[in-house]
Amino acid sequence: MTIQWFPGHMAKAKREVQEKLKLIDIVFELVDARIPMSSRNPMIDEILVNKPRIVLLNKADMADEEITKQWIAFFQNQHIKALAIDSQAGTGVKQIVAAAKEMLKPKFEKMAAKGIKNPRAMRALIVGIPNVGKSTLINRLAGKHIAKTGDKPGVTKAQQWIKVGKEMELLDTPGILWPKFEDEEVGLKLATTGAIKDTILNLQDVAVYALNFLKQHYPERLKERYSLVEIPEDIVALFDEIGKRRGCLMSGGLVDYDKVAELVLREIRTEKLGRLSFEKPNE
Ligand SMILES: Nc1nc2c(ncn2[C@@H]2O[C@H](COP(=O)(O)OP(=O)(O)O)[C@@H](O)[C@H]2O)c(=O)[nH]1
Ligand SMILES: [Mg+2]
Repeated sequence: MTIQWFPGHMAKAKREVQEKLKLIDIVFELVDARIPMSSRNPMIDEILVNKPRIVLLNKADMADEEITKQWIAFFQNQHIKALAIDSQAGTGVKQIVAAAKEMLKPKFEKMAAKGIKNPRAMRALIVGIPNVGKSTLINRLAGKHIAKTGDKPGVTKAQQWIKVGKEMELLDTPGILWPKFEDEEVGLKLATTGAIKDTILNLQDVAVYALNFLKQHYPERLKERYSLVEIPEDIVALFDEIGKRRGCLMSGGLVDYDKVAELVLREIRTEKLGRLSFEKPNE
């Protein structure tokens, strides 16, 4: 993430999303399935007001399947439709149009009742924090590569609609929202999953958080990956063990803690420790 969210930026982003809301029937709120709460905008309900919405738990391929199911039930309990998807591979993406159609049925039936013969396509907007996969999903829905993906900011151009089959049109520029930065744990989770740049938070702090989390929630995976018989109680000892086993050393043979931090975070983000979820509902 290249942008720092100051209050002025946040207000501007909110206004921009609200402008776009006027044009559309439904919002697809993209969140990271590994951290569905921390990757949400804390003011999303206020921003969307009563706009029909579907929460899309993206990157579900990287998340703990069982916990993703719990999240879907959690949203369902709040009468919010939620779907698990993998925009990169396309898994689950087909459900989106069908679910939107179902949700907007009353609105379009009303239009039909008013005598509108050829109802227009549903109009949708994707919103989400940076790096959550907005561009990837737009490309996936469009079926060809239109939106830019990756770290570079997209080229600004006039607002355009992308056709998604015959029944839906998507605004080509997604609504960019900000995560909740003030909360330290939220920041650590966003950093662990790679949603925010490694330069924003101290790398070792993030790795300490991630290793403590793995120790508590996925101890067997941690042991297996780093060939540990026991997980040391002391976090420094854990860094030492991993560093020695994986050759993260400085000249002179001392463990290089920055290298260990980098290694661990890289391996978490590339699924070397398997599919991980960093949040459960009702925690
Ligand atoms: N594994 C996985 N990676 C994804 C998925 N969706 C997006 N990505 C990756 O996440 C990164 C950010 O995606 P991008 O679409 O640029 O995010 P944006 O900033 O919200 O537009 C890219 O490296 C994508 O390849 C997904 O469902 N699964
Ligand atoms: Mg993008």
